[in-house]
Amino acid sequence: MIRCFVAISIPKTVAPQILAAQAGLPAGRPVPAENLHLTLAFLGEHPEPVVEDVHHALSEIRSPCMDVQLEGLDAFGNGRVRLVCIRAVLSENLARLNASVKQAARLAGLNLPREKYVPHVTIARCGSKGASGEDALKLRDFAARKAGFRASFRAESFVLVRSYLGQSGPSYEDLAEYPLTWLQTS
Ligand code: 3AM
Repeated sequence: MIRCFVAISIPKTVAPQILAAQAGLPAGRPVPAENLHLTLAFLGEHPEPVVEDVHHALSEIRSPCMDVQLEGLDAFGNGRVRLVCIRAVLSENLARLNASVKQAARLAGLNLPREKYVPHVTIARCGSKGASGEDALKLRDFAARKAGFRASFRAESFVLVRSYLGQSGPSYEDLAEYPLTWLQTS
């Protein structure tokens, strides 16, 4: 079985700015530079032939290159804080790419939940239970203090990523990369 998701990789030029935003994290586990990404859709665990069908469907997507704007930090979770992230602006191009990826995965037979897309780059995770009490307060305060964070980058491709779950957090492997086109700009 292959646990996988579709994402936009964070270019090496922007990673240092994101890592700087992690500085002073009061709780949780920081996401290492090589794991930073902007998820387009989590696909779940599937047998290899199904993932191959998804790969072929993703290969058919024609979507333009786009500027991705990162703006401010957030601490996600109901009551507890599950993760700390940098928000991405949901531009028209990003929304369309998210819709195209989900449509491609559904065409390949996947049953994806119909949930609102909240684009973000996770910079810290707080385990399956999340952070509560003092830690949760500190994390929310940390995110609020970094509300002025801004960065942007040009996305020229998206990737199908395999996720391996391990004791010390997930590790990722790019299975395929799909170019975005230069025909149109955001
Ligand atoms: O790094 P972010 O937060 O963008 O949270 C997981 C991560 O997203 C999400 O998929 C990305 C790669 O692992 N994810 C993991 N398990 C999930 C699940 N069961 C999930 N999203 C929805 N449902």
